[in-house]
Amino acid sequence: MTVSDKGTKPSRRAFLKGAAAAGGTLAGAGAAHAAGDPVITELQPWMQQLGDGVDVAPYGKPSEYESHVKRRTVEWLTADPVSSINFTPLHELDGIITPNGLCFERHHAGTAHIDPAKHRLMINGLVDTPLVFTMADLLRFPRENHVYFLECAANSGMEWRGAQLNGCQFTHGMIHNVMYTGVKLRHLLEEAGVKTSGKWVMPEGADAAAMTRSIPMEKALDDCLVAWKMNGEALRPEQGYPLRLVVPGWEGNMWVKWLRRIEVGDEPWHHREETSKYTDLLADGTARRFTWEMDAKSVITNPSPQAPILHGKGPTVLTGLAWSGRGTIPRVDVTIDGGKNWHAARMSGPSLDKSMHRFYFEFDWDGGELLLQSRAHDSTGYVQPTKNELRDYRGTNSIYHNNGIQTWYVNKNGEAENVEVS
Ligand SMILES: Nc1nc2c(c(=O)[nH]1)N[C@H]1C(S)=C(S)[C@@H](COP(=O)(O)O)O[C@H]1N2
Ligand SMILES: [Mo]
Repeated sequence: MTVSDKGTKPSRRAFLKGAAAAGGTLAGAGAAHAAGDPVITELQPWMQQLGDGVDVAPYGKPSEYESHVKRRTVEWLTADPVSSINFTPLHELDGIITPNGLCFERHHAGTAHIDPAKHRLMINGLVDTPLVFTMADLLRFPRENHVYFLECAANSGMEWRGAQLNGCQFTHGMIHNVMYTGVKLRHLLEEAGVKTSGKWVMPEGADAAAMTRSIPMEKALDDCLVAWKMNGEALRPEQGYPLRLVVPGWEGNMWVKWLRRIEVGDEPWHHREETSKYTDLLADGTARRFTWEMDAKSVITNPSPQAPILHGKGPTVLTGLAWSGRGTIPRVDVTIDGGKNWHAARMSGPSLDKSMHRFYFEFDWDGGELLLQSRAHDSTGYVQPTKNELRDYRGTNSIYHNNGIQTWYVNKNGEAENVEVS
């Protein structure tokens, strides 16, 4: 793990000078609010009575004043909520970890509620000894902890032909980033003994969709995890309680939830989720298949349509997220004028493999119109493309794997809107 805090650092003096020109330093702006402010001069209710005792919420919840911070769905996207999707409120979060209750949900037959005592994981197919594990059995294998992003391949899929949804929650919110605790799939496969003809694995879910995908053996033996904890607590039912497969850097569809079985085979199964779905129709009518790795991508989360600038001109904090299925994000460029000038953003927080990265860019807003964009560079040297660069190569039939550069237009009132500048 490396902790980085690099990029252009605006000098503190230049920053304060800018603030002064815009109507006072930050400290000065604070002092102006203080004179006669009833929030200071009058006793508030919470100072006049005792607060809650320790056991009022044995499993805690966010403040009642944060009730607007929630997953949201887009009703017209799907016919029914049990085979549907909701979105992570990226514009309300900071740092790199997604709180468990805000992780977007995607399921094909609703959330299964599984009794862990009645849950088993079977390994069968081309193995020396077919095995069945209870949850208690899994706890006897050596465990690991890793932070990984999970991005649905359909994230930003509605934006292929042009700007559509107003908010990064909807354009980019099919992603979450949590710390998983689990056992390497490799240990379980070794326990069963994979036959030399075993080249693929097929995880299967215990939900009513019984979802399945084909995963090549190299990936299964590399970094895949069978996980039961997220951010320290048990997986949430929506995320696959009691057990899910973690397939680092690869499209979310492969991360089978409510994991009940792993079959070993000698070739891929060509099931629904890797033929009619999760393939990319190109302009010439052929389809890309097995596009597993998630390409480098980024998005500015603030300002954005759901998070306008409310404070007027002067010192402004821009922030966002970047990630790559192929490694880390050493650099993110940011522009506030639609690509005329690019600036290196300041990366902040741990830079972990196949995890989200947080970036900031502090600037002095002159109160004029802005066109905000971010561009991620990953540790392989890959640079996030514009939407036109993607279309030149992939055509306009695609839904999945849209990692093109996102633009937000900010008007003079600080309100932001989804637009496209390619
Ligand atoms: N068993 C099962 N696993 C599943 C799914 C499902 O419907 N059933 N949906 C998949 C899809 S398409 C995605 S994008 C991710 C979503 O994971 P999340 O709900 O934790 O965000 O789970 C995958 N695993
Ligand atoms: Mo997905």
